[in-house]
Amino acid sequence: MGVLDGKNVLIFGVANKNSIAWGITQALHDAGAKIGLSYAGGVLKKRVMPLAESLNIDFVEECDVLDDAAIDRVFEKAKAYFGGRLDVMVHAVAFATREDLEGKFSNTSRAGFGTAMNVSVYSLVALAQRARALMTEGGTILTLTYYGSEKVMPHYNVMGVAKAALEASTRYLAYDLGAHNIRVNAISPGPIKTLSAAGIPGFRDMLRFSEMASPLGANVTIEDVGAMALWLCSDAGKMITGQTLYIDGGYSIMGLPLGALEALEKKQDEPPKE
Ligand code: NAD
Ligand code: IMJ
Repeated sequence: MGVLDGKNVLIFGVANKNSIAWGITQALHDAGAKIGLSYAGGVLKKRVMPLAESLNIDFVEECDVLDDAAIDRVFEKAKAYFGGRLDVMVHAVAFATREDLEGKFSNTSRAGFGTAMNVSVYSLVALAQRARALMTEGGTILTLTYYGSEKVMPHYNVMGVAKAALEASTRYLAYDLGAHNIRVNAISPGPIKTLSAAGIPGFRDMLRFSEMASPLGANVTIEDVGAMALWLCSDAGKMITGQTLYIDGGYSIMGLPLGALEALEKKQDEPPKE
């Protein structure tokens, strides 16, 4: 018996086996949920199809979240696949142009700002509108955010601004959808090496720093995020809505993370590795 037996779940944002959305897919699948996946399209198909097959998921639909007609098509198909009722929708989608993540925030163009907000924030609203219509017995909507919404992170730039808007959207959606018994929450993991982290200048150092500066002394995994998503979808989360919940080894509580310096000094005392 799984805690999500008989529940229907639609997940946006699986790109490959390292995706946070894939960690969530596995956790909810293992808990007994029936899963549908939607991915951005193009070259990702050959990565996502084998993953879906490995869990016997036969709903895998391409959808660019900038395209309202494509979103409508996915939800129409999901309605048929799930027999008219959806219980959980996961939004794990973000995009800003590489140029905007490499340069300075102060140089962000109007177009770049719009793209980041449209793909990473408005998409949650667009998907929530369609999900609401299918969540006839209440439900849970989850999105993914990052601490760069609150504090300045090098290179996160316009994505930090978009995540602040995403967290505010989570609260406003939670307010509106509460009457339908639909809960809306944002999970905020510490850094994880996914496709969205690939090629970010200095990402390896960011991972090392986060590990050393966190009270728990370790980085989070997509399995950790999956487990957290599961309890938020289960009855354990039934009175939680509108929140941004951190899963970061405690990194975000630190004001002066001296542990990172101490760990660095200890490393420097060690004999160099061959
Ligand atoms: P990922 O690259 O695996 O996932 C991002 C997904 O967004 C991809 O599947 C991509 O195809 C999709 N996407 C981008 N543009 C799209 C569009 N127009 N239409 C449809 N899909 C589109 O990386 P991830 O790290 O798993 O990211 C998932 C979420 O987690 C993102 O919201 C990200 O901001 C957030 N997050 C990531 C980290 C991290 O360190 N990796 C930390 C905190 C939060
Ligand atoms: C991304 C950029 C800069 C610093 C970063 C990140 N840190 C972390 C991330 C410290 C943890 C990953 N993250 C939380 C994201 O939300 C990433 C979003 C993203 C990544 C890319 C890379 C490829 C591209 N566009 C992107 N758009 C959004 O072209």
